[in-house]
Amino acid sequence: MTKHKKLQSWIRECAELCKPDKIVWCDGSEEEKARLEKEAFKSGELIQLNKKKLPGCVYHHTSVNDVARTEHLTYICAKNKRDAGPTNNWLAPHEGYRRASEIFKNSMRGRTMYVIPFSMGPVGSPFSKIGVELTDSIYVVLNMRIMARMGKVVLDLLEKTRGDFTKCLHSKADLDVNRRLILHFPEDNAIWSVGSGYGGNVLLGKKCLSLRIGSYLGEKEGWLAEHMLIMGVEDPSGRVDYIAAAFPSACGKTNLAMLLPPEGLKRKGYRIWTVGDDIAWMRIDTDGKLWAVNPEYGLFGVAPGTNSKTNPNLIKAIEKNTIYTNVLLKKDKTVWWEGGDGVVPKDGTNWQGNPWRPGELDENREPILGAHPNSRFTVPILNVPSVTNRIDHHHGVPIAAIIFGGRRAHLAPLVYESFNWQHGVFVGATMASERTAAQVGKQGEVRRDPMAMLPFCGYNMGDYFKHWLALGKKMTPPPKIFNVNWFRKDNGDFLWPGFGENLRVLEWIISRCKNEVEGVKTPIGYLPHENDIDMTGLRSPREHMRKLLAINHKDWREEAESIGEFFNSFGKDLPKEMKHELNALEKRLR
Ligand code: OXD
Ligand code: MN
Repeated sequence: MTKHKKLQSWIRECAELCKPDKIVWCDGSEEEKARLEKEAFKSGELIQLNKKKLPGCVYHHTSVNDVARTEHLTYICAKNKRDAGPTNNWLAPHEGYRRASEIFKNSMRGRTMYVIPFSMGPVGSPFSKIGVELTDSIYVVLNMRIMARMGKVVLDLLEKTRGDFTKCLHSKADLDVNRRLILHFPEDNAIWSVGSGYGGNVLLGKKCLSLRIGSYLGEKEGWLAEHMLIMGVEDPSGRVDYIAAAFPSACGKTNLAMLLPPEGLKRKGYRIWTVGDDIAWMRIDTDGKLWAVNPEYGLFGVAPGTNSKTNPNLIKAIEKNTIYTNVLLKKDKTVWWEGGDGVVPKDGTNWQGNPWRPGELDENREPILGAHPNSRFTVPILNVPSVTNRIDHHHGVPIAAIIFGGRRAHLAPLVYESFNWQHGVFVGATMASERTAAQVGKQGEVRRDPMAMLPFCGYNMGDYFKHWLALGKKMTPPPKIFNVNWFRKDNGDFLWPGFGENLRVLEWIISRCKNEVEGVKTPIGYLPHENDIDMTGLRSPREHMRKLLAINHKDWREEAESIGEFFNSFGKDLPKEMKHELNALEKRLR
């Protein structure tokens, strides 16, 4: 048990509700890992992968109806509906507890309740937050071992400081989508997740604590919890500039965070240092600058499309000590996914657990996939060859530039810089991605995703914009804010090669931060001169750069109109500065 009174009584309460057969405290030791794996191999929850080819790696299937975050079942349970805001599902806290209690009740009969003390951020750092997750899933324990610092060190700290912690309760219950709820109680510092076994719903340190509860705490305590990668760009003199960047899902955050400099720029001797690929916690330090830590300790990355070309660093990282979920399992107990390395296997077991051969079609004559499009690997960040040596720094890293990005086939240029912090907040608040042909819905339709936080902001998004604006006034100076678009098209073809070549754009961004290069003033912000992006070694026609940087005033006027409609959805909660920025944009476009 524990000396921490509050922890003790909360665990007792949860055990009375869920009725586990036994309670096991996780200490984070190697012995514990081996014991849990052995048990999971025996029950079939995990499959041991080829020890020679994938040492320390294991395989897991989630149930077929449980393969992604369920945003429609995710709620912010604040006392006042207004505090959840127009972008979140809301339930009154008593109603949330009532509905979930019915599902949690007796859900752990015949099961073990594991107690996982964990720290988001380096243990003991003033940046960090402690959580305790109670779960009936060994898969969750093994994932949390990778994704967060956990175990005895965290419990010792919690007991020593008698500090507060986020109460995170999870049960798979019966994995029934009709009895699944992901509930956040920001005012109680609590998360209740029931009926799912999928990572984003059940690794409660990640989206639930580090973003939804984190953003709420950030507003109260004066810091930011963001859906951002953090990377360092080291120039040949050894200077490292750190960048934080927000992109909606499926826009290549993980690849950007660990890119390898492209051939054409190799001569310059750049190196990239990976700090994080998904979440940034940022604070103003005593120097008046913005500093960031990655609260996580691992990556929960999407497998399909990951290969030695798109992300060579990641391919090296996942060769060992990795948990693979919902990918194709090959006969030799290795794994494969669509868009992965190597030849397409002749057969295997697909993500649904069925025998699979390439080319087979389903009843709609669609190809049956080997790996689910959202299949994942969980890998320690220390496995990544480009990991920064500052990963455990209590302070994190100083942020020189913030980047927002979306997928826009037409409108947005390759890169532009906002005029100032307030304008930059407007650029982030109006971020959007277009639907591709692969998605259901009208092609080209725009989904607004402010700061890529639409599914993750744990409070009223109008207040969130206000918080960003207020922090900008406290920094001396605030980081510059940029927007990038790797996805602009011409006649259906991408104009920009993307991946490692994106370093060329980062180079311009950093030179703007150092005031080394002039920008071209346009109605939407500062753009590079056509020759200011180093294109050495790229065989891209010059007219491509012209098209990548073109601004079509008519399209932008339509964009301003659509932003106006989006802003209306916030009613009086929209800060007046956002409306001013929209009016100013409209004026500049006239
Ligand atoms: C996401 C993720 O869904 O990082 O954004 O898993
Ligand atoms: Mn994410």
